Amino acid sequence: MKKIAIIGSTGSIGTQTLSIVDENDDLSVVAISCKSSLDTFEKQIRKYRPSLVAVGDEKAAADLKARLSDIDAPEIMFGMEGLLAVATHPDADIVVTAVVGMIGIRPTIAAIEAKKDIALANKETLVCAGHIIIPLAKKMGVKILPVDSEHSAIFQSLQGNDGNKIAKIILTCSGGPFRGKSYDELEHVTVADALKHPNWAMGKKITIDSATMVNKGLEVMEAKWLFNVSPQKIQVTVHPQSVLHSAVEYEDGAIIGQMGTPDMRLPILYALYYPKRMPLSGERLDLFGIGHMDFEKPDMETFFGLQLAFDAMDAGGNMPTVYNAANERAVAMFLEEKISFLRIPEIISECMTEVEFIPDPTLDDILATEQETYSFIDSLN
Ligand code: MN3
Repeated sequence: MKKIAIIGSTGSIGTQTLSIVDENDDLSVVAISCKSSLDTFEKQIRKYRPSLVAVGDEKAAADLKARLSDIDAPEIMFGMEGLLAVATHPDADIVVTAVVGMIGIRPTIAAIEAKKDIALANKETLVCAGHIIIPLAKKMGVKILPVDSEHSAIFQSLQGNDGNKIAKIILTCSGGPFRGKSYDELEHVTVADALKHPNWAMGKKITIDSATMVNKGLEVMEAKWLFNVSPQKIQVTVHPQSVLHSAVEYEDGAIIGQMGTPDMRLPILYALYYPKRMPLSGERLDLFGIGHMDFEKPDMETFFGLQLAFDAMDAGGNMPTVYNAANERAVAMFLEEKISFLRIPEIISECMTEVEFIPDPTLDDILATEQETYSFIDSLN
């Protein structure tokens, strides 16, 4: 029996992880957390019966306790203490980090220190703290298994190729709902327009990040850490059909990639059972139905949030944290219709110029940089 803990069980990745648990008798759930989606969370607790659960704050914990008064309720914790407890649950073999945002960094570090394998869906962990996480995982002998579809594709394409050098990573992206649009055309796009992703059903924040291509920028940073390659060797390739989920080019010119339907359950399943491949329900890729695949260069002038990611990687230090934190806040403001779509990359750029640079940030520096970035954005209004 493989025992899993999930940080962020009510989000898109969290619920899909639980659907994998439904299909596999040898998986059980020992601990889950959510911030405030108590209706869904309560149902999950009743169904999976974890021994420990955590919510965002004390009020939510009290509310949850009242809701569960008719059953033998799990231990209920809240706040960062709760997240850390879920991440380090003594019975957990693997921790799925499905929470969105920098709040995922500390629990991920704690899980690694507790020798848990990590099914990594929280992008911010490697983007902001890759220089801490990767050496720590190595030292503790734990696996970091990517759950993001592109990184899973790269990881799958690397199997059996130990020791062979990577010439290039081909990181694919759909281009999002605004592919092919000019800068001027993006001026008046609405929240509803930006939330219409052509291929993938995902959470709101990541869907906006796909529309700005900041998501791809974050993924380039993740790929750099996961696969130990320089950013120059990562080629972002727009591929509107989202069939090739990413690929690796070796030194002999061979390109090995992973194709499939756009179904996040595959990367989740692969991470949970690695190196084993398990049966998975769902549609199969119909090559005749697809007919052809297109590939385009990304337009980094229009979607300059992607260019800024390369700039942040070149700078190193806490710059990726500034990039990420600025984007987090800007996307939240866009979703609240307080700023326009094109303000998102502008705010990131302004923060990258203004927030103090730290060359080799500690975890405390990273968290302080996040706050400083938020304060700077607040001072703009
Ligand atoms: Mn992705």
